[in-house]
Amino acid sequence: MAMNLVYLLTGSNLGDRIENLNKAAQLINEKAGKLMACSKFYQTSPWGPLEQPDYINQALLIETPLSPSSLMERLLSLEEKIGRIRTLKYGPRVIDIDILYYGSEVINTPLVQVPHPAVQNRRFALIPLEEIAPNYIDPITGKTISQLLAVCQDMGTVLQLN
Ligand code: PH2
Ligand code: MG
Ligand code: MG
Repeated sequence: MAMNLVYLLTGSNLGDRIENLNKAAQLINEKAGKLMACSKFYQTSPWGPLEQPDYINQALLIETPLSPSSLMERLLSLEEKIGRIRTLKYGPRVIDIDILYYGSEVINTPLVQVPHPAVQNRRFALIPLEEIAPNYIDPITGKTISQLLAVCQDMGTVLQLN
């Protein structure tokens, strides 16, 4: 079975945020792909137009046999299982599981966009990702995660926990 390395970002800003992220990592490992690495937890100021609580974010590396679209469908079903109810775009959520990178693939379909279109503009994604993948090369820009972070203009606060 061909295996693919995939970087994910989990985030939560409602309920017991740590418990939600732990639950997500456990379910991902059971149902989406073997967990190969996880970053620490980061408390991050909410990005976007809405006033809402701080997030906790974590970056994960998994090895998966699932195709990009099957993986996305699986992750959406795990979000539901953990209790996500979709309301506003950019609104607060119990859990969000985003695909940041799927190997070095570039995919732009309605269901799947990888690299995640916003990754290079978000400190809340780049900082956890840099912890586990500083030298990973973004297939669009050819820059490493550390290099993307060095030029990122986002001013959001990102605080490492534990
Ligand atoms: N996700 C969003 C909107 N804003 N802000 C932070 N800090 N972390 C997130 O994961 C996040 C966000 C939409 O997916
Ligand atoms: Mg998101
Ligand atoms: Mg999402």
